[in-house]
Amino acid sequence: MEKTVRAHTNIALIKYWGKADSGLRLPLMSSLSMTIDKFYTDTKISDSTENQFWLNGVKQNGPSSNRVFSFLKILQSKFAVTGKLKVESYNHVPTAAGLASSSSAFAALAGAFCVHYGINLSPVELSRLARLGSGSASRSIYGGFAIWQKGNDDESSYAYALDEKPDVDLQLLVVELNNRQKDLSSTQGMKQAQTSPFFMPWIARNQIELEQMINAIKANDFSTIGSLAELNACEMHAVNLTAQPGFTYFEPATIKAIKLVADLRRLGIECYFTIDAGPNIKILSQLKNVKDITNRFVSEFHNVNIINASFGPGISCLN
Ligand code: 2P0
Repeated sequence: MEKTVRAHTNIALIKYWGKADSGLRLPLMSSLSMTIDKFYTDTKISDSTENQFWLNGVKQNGPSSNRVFSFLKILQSKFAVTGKLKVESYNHVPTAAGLASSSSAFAALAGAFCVHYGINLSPVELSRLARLGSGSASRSIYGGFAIWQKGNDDESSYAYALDEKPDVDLQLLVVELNNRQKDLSSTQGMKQAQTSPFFMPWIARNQIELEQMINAIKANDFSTIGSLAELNACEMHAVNLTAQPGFTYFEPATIKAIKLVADLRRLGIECYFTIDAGPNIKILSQLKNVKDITNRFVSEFHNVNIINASFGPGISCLN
């Protein structure tokens, strides 16, 4: 029986937002993420008479299927293997749109490919493969905290585990404000961001920001982890606003949520935010404050969906 591979989504605390080489997906900066327990992708690959991609039980045509098979074609030629494939994936995310992530999708796909062809790779080698499908997928090989070192070629650009089972009290409240499909993909957004006059100064700060975050994690220092993550996210969104032409993923509800986090902090409820390529906000908090933060968001927003996530595991084979 074909085996299912599970990979969890990760959320970057130090963001990947720019490529040095788009074919090889070599990034312009190193990034650091937290793999989360609540969102994941299960993928199984079997032999078939035609290439087909099924997502959540529905056969896909068009861009998503093309992206899956152009990735698999690269892997087939890399390992000199052939054959038509049926790919079956289930995305375990709260809704169909908005929070789905390519990080778990391409990590699970790279893993399922290796299982299907009986290819045994180290985590670092698997991370390099996943990177070719989607940059952030390189980090979803690991649980806990992972670092994707930018490197300077295919060989040296991969993720490794910083701490797979951290004992820091860090909760991630994923606040779903809007589940509309985003207008600008991450791939396009990060390309346009490079036209900002603040892009290069931001990149110049990457190493120091990364070191500060690593030190904060090693010291179990929630306040510093949170402030550094919030600063880094604001820097990413500042380069979007100042790109030529400028753009933003923020919606009015995003701004309201940012102000609410600042209000909560003023009230002594310590929390911080990070935001990715979409309008939703992720709040970093400690267990003791989850209830107060959730209640406040529920009372300020209509129909808000909040998922309390924490650390998730690395990639695994289910059966
Ligand atoms: C990250 N994001 O580090 C950043 C922060 C979104 C904002 O990685 O073009 O889907 O496939 O390599 O990995 C989303 O970008 O981009 C992303 P591609 P990817 O998590």
